[in-house]
Amino acid sequence: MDRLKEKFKIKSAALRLELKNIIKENGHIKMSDVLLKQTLGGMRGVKSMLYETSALDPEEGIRFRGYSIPELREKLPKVPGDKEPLPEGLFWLMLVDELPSQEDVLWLSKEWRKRAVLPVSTLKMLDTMPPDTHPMVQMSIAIMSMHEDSIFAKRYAEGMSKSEYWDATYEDAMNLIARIPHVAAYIYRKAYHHNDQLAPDPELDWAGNFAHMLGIKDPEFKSLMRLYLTIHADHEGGNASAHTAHLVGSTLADPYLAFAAGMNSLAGPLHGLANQEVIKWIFEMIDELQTRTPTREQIAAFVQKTLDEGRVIPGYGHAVLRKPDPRFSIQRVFAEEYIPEADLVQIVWKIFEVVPPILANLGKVKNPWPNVDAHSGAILVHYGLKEYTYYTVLFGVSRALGILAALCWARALGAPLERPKSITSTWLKEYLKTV
Ligand code: CMX
Repeated sequence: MDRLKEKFKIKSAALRLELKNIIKENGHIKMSDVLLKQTLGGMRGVKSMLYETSALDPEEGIRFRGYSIPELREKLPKVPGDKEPLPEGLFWLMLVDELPSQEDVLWLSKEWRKRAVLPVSTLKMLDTMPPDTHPMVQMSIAIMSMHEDSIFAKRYAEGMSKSEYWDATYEDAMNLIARIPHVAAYIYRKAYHHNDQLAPDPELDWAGNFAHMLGIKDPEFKSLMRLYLTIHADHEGGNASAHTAHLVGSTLADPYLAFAAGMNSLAGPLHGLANQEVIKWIFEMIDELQTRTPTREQIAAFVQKTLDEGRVIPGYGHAVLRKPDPRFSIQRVFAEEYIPEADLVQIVWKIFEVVPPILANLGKVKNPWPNVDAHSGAILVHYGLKEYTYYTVLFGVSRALGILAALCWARALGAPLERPKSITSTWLKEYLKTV
């Protein structure tokens, strides 16, 4: 058994036992009341699932196993000479709740390289898709197509015991994470570079190799990908993509099916697709104003026009956060350190000054601050990744780390089939007569 799996086995078995006792002794304890406005309002704040890998505080933002994003940037192992964390380290931390050593992440990079072979049938299938198929659709279908290789599905069909679910899920998770940058790079090179595919570099780490396979040569882009793929990985369990994958996973659908479902959820404009919407909206603004150095007044007028058209301002607002998203702030730090003069970056910073007071003045927006998607596009364009319909795929590659680490935990802890209660409006009206 490999070193990470061994650790996971010990830790998850201990927590499973602990939780069994917690439920036995405290199962009757009430944790919260659900208000009518929560049931009708997208279940905001309803505590309804166990999710180990990260936790979100409305004021402070995300913490992965207790570590904030700036702490991760400082403490996770790095490629010698680079300032950015290795996503391998974050996966290790999420899975076994321990910061890994440099040797641990080197082992994990190597392990993922070994497992990164794509089925030829998946590549052939991608080749037959209409070239203008949205990259997220291509990614979702490609992941689904690899389900043929699922160790979980195979062993389940052979009659696997419940006690083995975690083991088969771990194997699928590791294979899928290893493969996903290769699938994503293939889609990118096929869609935007005449299918001129680049061979992986066996010397590189998971994110560095992804940057290499995309074909962007600037070494800073490798650093960017290490940071990007770390900070987008997880945002506790209730966000739409993680929750979708958790729900589908709770049916014992194999990890390929569960992760693809999560990707379909990420592809919605109120969630992950917002990263493409932000840069598209900025380009619309530049086109309309005919300048790449708009004034604050010009930006304010364009924001107002967008709102008057009944649209949302992409990259702003959040269902949980009530402060600027630390994932936005760390991208800002990156841009300040590496590319402070980039014109799109300057626009993003001006938008940050202009939008919050306008949204706050509407009186209904609970969080007027930028989220993770407000900054990424401006940095990607600077390094030459201009094809914004691809941006959500980058988010998805990163999300594999969180979703699949969480699925390992769900299977190890014996998470049951998820099945909340729905109500009809007739039931609701009748109920209101009784209270
Ligand atoms: N621009 C304009 N209006 C906004 C807004 C924004 N950025 N954010 C919220 N609102 C509006 C809502 O549409 C809602 O209006 P109605 O009452 O007319 O329906 C009202 O303010 C209240 O919404 P809320 O409670 O503040 O926000 P929700 O929890 O319902 O929604 C989110 C959260 C993210 C969907 C919303 O803020 C939004 O649409 N933002 C823009 C899209 C975006 O950036 N999404 C990415 C989020 C991060 C991620 O998951 O990747």
